[in-house]
Amino acid sequence: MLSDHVQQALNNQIRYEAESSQIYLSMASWAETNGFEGVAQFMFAQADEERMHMLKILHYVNERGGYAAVTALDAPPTQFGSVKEMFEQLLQHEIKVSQLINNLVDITLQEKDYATHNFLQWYVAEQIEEEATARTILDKIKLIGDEKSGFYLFDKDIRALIATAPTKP
Ligand code: OFO
Repeated sequence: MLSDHVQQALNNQIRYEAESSQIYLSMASWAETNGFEGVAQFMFAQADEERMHMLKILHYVNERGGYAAVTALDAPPTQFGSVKEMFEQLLQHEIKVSQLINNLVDITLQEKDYATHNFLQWYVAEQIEEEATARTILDKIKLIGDEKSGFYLFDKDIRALIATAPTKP
């Protein structure tokens, strides 16, 4: 059985993961309408992955005798300026999610909920992967600078990162 505190914290995380999915969906739509087909595919895959993160917690809460609440979400941004700015936002977002996961882990220790602590280790590892992927992509973008042909190749290359995307549960 989950304590009220842990259940509330997990429900908050369900919402953050759902908002992450919407943010990446919005980034995908922006990329698709700005001629970055590869980036769009990457972002659509990221959006699916965040939805899977959300569902995994939702099922966990319900399986442990709690109730996973599905709530309204904040609207994601719709304009991203450039591919570089978009990936900078993605990295900042993932850093924030890593902090949220750490806070959640902290709550499970305070509450002596070792099952949930164990469940969250998958998310701890996943955040390391997600931050690393975002940093790798930003490094590539910085190397390209403003070069148009470089962006053309980058857009093709990023598809390879979808295939090697972080592990599914
Ligand atoms: Fe759910 O890992 Fe990104 O946000």
